[in-house]
Amino acid sequence: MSSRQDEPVPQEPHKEAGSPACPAQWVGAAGTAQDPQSRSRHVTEVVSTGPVRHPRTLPATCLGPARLPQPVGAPGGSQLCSLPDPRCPQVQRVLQPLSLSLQQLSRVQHHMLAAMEAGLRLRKGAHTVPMLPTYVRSTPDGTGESWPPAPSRQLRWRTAPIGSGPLRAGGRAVPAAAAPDSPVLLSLQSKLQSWSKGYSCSGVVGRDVGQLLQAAIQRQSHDINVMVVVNDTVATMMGCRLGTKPCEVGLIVGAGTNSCFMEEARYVESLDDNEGRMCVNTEWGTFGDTGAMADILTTYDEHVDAGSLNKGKHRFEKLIGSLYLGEIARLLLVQLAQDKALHAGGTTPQLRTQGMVTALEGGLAAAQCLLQKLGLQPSDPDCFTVQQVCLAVVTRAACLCATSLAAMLTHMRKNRELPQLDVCVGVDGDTFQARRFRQTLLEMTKKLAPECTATLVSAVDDSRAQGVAVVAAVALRLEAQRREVDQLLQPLRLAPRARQQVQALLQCEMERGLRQETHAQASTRMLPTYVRATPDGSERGDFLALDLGGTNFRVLLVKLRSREAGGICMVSEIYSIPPEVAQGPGSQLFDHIVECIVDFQTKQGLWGRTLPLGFTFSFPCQQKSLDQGILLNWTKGFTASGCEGKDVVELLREAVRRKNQFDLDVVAIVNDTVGTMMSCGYDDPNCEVGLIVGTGTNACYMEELRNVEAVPGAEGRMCINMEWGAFGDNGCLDEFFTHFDAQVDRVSLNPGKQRFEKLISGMYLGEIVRMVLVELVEKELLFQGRPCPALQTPGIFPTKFLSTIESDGLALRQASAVLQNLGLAASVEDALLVRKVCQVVSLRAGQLCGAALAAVAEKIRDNRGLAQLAVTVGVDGTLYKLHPHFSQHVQQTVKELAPRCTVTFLQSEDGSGKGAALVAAVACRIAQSRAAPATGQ
Ligand code: 0WK
Ligand code: BGC
Repeated sequence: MSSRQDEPVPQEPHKEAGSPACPAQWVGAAGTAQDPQSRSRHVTEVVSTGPVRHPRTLPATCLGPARLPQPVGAPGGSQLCSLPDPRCPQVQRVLQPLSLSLQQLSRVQHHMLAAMEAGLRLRKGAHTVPMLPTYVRSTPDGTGESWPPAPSRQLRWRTAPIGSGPLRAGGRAVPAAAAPDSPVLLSLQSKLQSWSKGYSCSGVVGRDVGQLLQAAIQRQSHDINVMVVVNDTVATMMGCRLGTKPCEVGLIVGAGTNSCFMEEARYVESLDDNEGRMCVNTEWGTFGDTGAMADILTTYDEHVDAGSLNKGKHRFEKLIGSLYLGEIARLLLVQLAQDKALHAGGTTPQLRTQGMVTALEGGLAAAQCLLQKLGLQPSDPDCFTVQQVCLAVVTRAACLCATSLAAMLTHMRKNRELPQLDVCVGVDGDTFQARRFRQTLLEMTKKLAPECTATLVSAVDDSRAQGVAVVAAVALRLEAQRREVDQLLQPLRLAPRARQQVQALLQCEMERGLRQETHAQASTRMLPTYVRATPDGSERGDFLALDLGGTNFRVLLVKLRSREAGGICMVSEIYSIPPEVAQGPGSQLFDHIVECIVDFQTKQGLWGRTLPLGFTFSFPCQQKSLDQGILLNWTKGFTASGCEGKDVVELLREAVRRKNQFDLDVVAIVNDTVGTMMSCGYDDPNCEVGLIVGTGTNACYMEELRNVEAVPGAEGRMCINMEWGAFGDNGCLDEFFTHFDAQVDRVSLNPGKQRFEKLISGMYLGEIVRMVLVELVEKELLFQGRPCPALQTPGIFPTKFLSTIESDGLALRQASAVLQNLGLAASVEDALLVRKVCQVVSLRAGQLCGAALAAVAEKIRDNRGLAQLAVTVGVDGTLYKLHPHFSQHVQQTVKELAPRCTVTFLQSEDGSGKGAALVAAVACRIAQSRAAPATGQ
């Protein structure tokens, strides 16, 4: 739009009102009361309720008080909405009902606001306005919808007065778009709700006007496809902009009046998908149809309504639309004539004829012409009176229009939770072109909505055509983008068949892991834990516990008492494991652990007591007994040297010895899944599965010992640590890895390892999302392809961002805030797209986790030969606990893939430290029971 805006706005000559020589500004139905110089409206006129920012804003002097209406004796405090006081009291009395006080205007504003909110909430019975969703979800973002469009996008349009022949577009099939300024319902299927403004064609109300137009085009065998149907307010909003700033409000003040604005979709209750924004066509012309304006309607208004084609309908429009203003003025003149305040009381058939006053334009001279047209002999005072009448009608119309504009702006500011709202409003319609109307509208809107700055951008001739073309272009762009995005995200979607496949593959890997001869090839190592039973509540004593491997390292003191004596009480301390310790020499890591224990013992006054200790060590360990665990390989960013292949219990004992200050009695080492299962098992004996979805992911469950070929014996059960994080490391899952996953794996500390974990757990989901966003930017589907160096930084998009962005309620705001903090200015669409990517990635993770858990549940059911299994899964991990939807995804998938298992999910409140203490307690109880007979007791 750049070229047009450099043209200077023609300044209105500044003359004093009232002097016969000074033609005051009038408004007209058909014609626009314009300064003749501006007949063709190619120059965008911009005025604002805010501080003068735009060179095109009319010079302040124009807005000077001199031109404002002076107060006259209206009821109810300060009068705002009337003309310089007429010298003749009769004129004053007749015009009195048209002057509205600020209180009255605020009341109308308040009612309009309530009607808009009721319309959005589909509330019946209350004063409402329709608030129709238009399915226009975005304003032009300057990509491809710029104006003038690139030559390849040239549009051709013709305006034709209704009834003068069909639209023709040079025979070439182009997408057609129509902008009937009639109240339509849904934009792409546009059922006509009712006619207004003198239209009343039969067989159209309730029908889809897009289809009717398409049918008409086909009848004339033109190759044109109707693509979108938008309301004229929408076309105006989309066709106007200020520099690069699009308008977010469309306002029509012409024959009729109406508006639209970009609403937060979550407030439009008729919408299913309430993401982002949606342009809402208010159809505010119908305001007052249920009596909301009864206190301000005058007898003249009732008269106009009674004489209209749609009596009782569009009451608000009939106070503002230029189609009706002339009639109101005529009725006022009739009244004045009857009151002998005009033409010495003489009336004429013309004056008494409806519709005779159509254009209220020009100054006193025009008033003279009008009076002559009405068969009256105009005198100067009569001309002055006519001028006053017209100004009164126009000023009231402007004030009422301001109440509804202020109501809408206030509504937008509130819904966007902004202290100040600053929007551009695309305006079209002949009434708006009148300076008096524009000035009063601006002043009054500012007064009624002081926290809102509205910059009114007056449409130019082709704005609506531009607007409807832009809607078509935006719809095309969004559609094309949607298809491209869906294509890009498709590989991250898991079809039901794929979910079943993952379940079956894991069941197969579990079998292979349990059997000696196939164990080495299996990717899930199915490690025996030597935990043979879940707690039975008889555990007692004080225990130390360590919990290493999750987000935090914790040292705990766990006191196990009878339920009567208070059951379990715990104190714990969180210590950090700095990356340089997690990735340094192993001895340093274990020395650090010992330092933490020392600090804890000191704080808890435990010196001199050697308590049995349970060590939750959340890494794959081959165990030969409860208190021995050979670390197979580090995961989750740990790489401490000299540990893999070692017994970590021994490494700990060595560190204690190095410290040489105290003794440590490590009686058990458990995986966090086992600790979690035991911890939850203490409250729910049915808990036989432990699940962790946090930094890493894994599961354990009570397997029949007969199936655990690595451990002698066939009686009873043993808890198996599946180490399912490594599922697929043997390639069995390759078909489910996308190139995004391959990129994440490639840059990880352990490429080719923990492949399943890298599809699911908290350490990696953010990275997968980041990779997808980078590709979307490269494909110009996000941030309009603007380079985003921030997104190139590994770890810059942690998984907790997914939880924030996917949280219900203020999601988009959250998404924009997250992107903002990354220095990424996001449009509503960008925020929507980032949210969609997060949803797709977390859904896949939840479904994969659910498919794996379904495999475990089915294994247990099968083991026990049960038709139906009821089992509890003890769960822990920040992703499962904090992500707003992850747990549901898991549970829904388990239900889908293991219908014969009733699986209860029990979130562990105390972490696996408690579980480790319980395992230690069971170990001690077993050791004591074994020791007891030896003493011949
Ligand atoms: C809390 C448990 C701990 C486990 C962790 C996993 O007490 O043993 O490792 O959950 O969740 P993360 O902290 O990795 O999110
Ligand atoms: C480890 C498991 C642990 C899981 C959850 C994985 O990386 O290999 O031992 O249970 O993370 O913390």
